[in-house]
Amino acid sequence: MANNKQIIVLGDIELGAGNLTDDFISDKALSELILSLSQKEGEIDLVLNGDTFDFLKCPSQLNPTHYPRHITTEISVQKLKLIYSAHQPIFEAWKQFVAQPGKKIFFILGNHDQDLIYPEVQKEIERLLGSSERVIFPGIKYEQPGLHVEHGHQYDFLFSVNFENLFLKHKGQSILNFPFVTFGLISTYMTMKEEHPFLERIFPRPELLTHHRVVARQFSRHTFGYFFKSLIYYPFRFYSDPTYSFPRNMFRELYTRIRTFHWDVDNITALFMKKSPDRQHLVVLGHIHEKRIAHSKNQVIIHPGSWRDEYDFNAKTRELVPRQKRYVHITGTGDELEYMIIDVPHTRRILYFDEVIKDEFKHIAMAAAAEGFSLRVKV
Ligand SMILES: [Mn+2]
Repeated sequence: MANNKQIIVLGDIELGAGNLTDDFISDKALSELILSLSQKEGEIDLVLNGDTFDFLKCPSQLNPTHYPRHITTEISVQKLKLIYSAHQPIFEAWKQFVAQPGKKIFFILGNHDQDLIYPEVQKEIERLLGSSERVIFPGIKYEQPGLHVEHGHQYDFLFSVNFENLFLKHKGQSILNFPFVTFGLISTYMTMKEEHPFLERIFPRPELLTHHRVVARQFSRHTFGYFFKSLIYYPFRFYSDPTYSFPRNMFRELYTRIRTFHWDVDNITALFMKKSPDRQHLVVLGHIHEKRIAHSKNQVIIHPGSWRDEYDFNAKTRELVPRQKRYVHITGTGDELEYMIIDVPHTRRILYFDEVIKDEFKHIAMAAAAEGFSLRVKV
């Protein structure tokens, strides 16, 4: 019998708390897409390829925002509740989707939603979506004959997670063991992001920093500061806190990256090709927030890009061009696998860099309004 199952892959949605560190505003477009899929005939696997939730930049409380680095189960569940209240249309659409027979959702782990490994977080998501059989947490990858779907942060030097040691002990409690840089981001950059909420939406990042010297200086001061304190101060000041232990084996690489300003994600497409042992016909990765299609002999690797509110900066025209949202539609199996990359239509207009950096808050509010999203904080 022919397999008529459809597989829909999208990733890097990054739902947050609806505050200034939340870059997802496409509730309307994404929930409409999910609802339209729920009305289609037949089996559908909706594969959310990591970073579905931005737990990392999600505070544990709003007003005033608080970003703890010790993430217990309770804190992850608290964050999930904030995410839910900020993005209910998405959860409602997922709920309607899994209410249909043959429709399943797979939540793959990314580097922004490592919290999904907590069983209590999984249970809470199942409760919110009203299903446990059709809501699946497959871990790091989703596979079918000829197909491999994975977020891809495991191939990125700075963000790969130690699956042998997923938890740390702190004051008698179990907390998430993040990569060194992730702990640094939580403690160092969240206040900076609240002051400059728009900048992280602009790509390419090196280009942005060359055109915004004030922020570039602030960024490098914070980075150097955290790095050197991690070497000579934190290990003594926070002696019994494992989240401050410095990865000595990474020293050289980290130091080089700080000096050369190299904080962009690695070329995980090439690294995946080199490292992955089996040769699936079709591979879908995320993480880089960029559309990329790479062909090798018998393999095609697709990055469909992200669902955050993002812009491409054109240094010549000073324009910020809103990025397209898209998903991968896959049918067939094994050698008969077929795929399409589908653009989701949008009506967003071009913004101007020099105006945006004059008043980032105004533009955060304007972007949200343009997509019919209401922020949970006053700007
Ligand atoms: Mn991401």
